[in-house]
Amino acid sequence: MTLRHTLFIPAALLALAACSDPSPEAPAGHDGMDHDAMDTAAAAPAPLPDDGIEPVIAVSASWIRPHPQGRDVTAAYFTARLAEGEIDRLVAARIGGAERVELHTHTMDEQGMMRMRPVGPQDLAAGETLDFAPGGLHLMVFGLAPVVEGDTVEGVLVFERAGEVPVRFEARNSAPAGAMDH
Ligand SMILES: [Cu+2]
Repeated sequence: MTLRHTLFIPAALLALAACSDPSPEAPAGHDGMDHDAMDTAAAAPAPLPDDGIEPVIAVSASWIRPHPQGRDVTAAYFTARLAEGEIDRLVAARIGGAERVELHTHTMDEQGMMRMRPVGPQDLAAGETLDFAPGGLHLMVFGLAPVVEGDTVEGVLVFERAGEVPVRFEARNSAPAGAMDH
């Protein structure tokens, strides 16, 4: 637990730097990001079948990390599950006031360094949860005016079948109780 947090924090700062600072001095992992995004778009999954059941999405533990000092990029998290229906798919997200929001994940490279990259749509099946949590999947939020602990921001998660699901993100420095512990 303690060890994981110790490892995670520098990786998160590095990742934020990689996302927001495309300077020549940026970590090597950044160069691949545009290509990764293009690959993801090219491999768009086939549309979900219409099983006749209207999906209902339940979102909990939605929070956004206060901006690191001097940055205009931060990460937001949530847990989603299908309250009704068989399958749906998260395709995009928006947050009020942000320039854009991307779906990202973290991967470990050969040197054991955490890197992040955009990912494509994320399927959500009945009985499963879609966990966007520190160290894994996350919403990368660009161009949002800095938030501080205690703020809330309104957003939407866009699902292929359920459509737009409103979500309120609470600005806090760690996951709320009930969130997946990574
Ligand atoms: Cu990211």
